[in-house]
Amino acid sequence: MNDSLNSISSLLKTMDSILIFPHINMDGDAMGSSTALCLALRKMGKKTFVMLNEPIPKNLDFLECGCSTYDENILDDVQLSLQIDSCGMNRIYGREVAWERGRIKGCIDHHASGINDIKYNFYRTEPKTAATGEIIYKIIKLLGVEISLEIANCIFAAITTDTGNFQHTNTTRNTHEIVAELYDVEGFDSKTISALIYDRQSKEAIKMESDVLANLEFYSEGKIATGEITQELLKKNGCSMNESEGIIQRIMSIDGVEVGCLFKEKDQKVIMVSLRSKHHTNTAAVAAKFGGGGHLRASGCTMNMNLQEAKEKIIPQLIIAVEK
Ligand SMILES: [Mn+2]
Repeated sequence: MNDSLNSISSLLKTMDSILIFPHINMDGDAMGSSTALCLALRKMGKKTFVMLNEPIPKNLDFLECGCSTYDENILDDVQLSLQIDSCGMNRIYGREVAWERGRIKGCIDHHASGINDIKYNFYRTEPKTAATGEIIYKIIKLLGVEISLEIANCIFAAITTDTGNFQHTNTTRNTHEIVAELYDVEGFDSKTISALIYDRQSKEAIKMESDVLANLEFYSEGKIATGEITQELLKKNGCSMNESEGIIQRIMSIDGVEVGCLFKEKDQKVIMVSLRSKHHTNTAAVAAKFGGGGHLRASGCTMNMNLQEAKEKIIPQLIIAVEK
């Protein structure tokens, strides 16, 4: 059962050494929420780090704030291992050893899938909340820590990215109220943070995006659009996969598209699939068929096969889901 924010913040007050785990293929919410909480806990005098095993995407580099580490032995003793915006073992892939060091295990997330993978000592998942950043903001308030400019920037980054810059249907009054409060923090300027996140794409990434868009495939009379990023395409454009952020939003901006699907070829045998929907299609249910998960309107899965096989498996399922 979900623990209350009050009981979680009370517990956090008693913890002295904490490792924080954002989900793999980190995004603005995972990194922003993790760093915001790390900064708040450090202000309380706690030894806290954000445990990573992959580089931070360039447009999110300002969310590092001296918090992250790649050294699983950085703390002599780990009282608490805490997943943030992340739930289940497959979301912390590659960091299992560090995760197991925590004597207590917790999870704060707005994804519900994966909650039964791990025997958490406490957890809170709020599937209706737009961003984990909203939950973390409330916890920081309950901890009694003042929201610094760095924390405000992290919370704003978390919320703007997970709401598609306040365009997704998950955006609520609560979302805007929390962001409104951030303006009370001295020096806070949302435009500065938006520009850091959205206006620093490389020429190469823009060219790659245009290649992907030029080769979209459409199914179900244009209700489904699929794009693909192969290793060959990355090589041709001189890009890395983490520069593909934003392409799925471009696909979703097409008139008439209900479901967007982006195939990312990690290698010949591993395809990462991102799914989005606009109105009625449950993409989480489709992702779950292939061991993935997420939200109704935004989900993903990893398929251990080549690109052609992945397409042959998932596209028919999308066609069924979109016609429901
Ligand atoms: Mn999130």
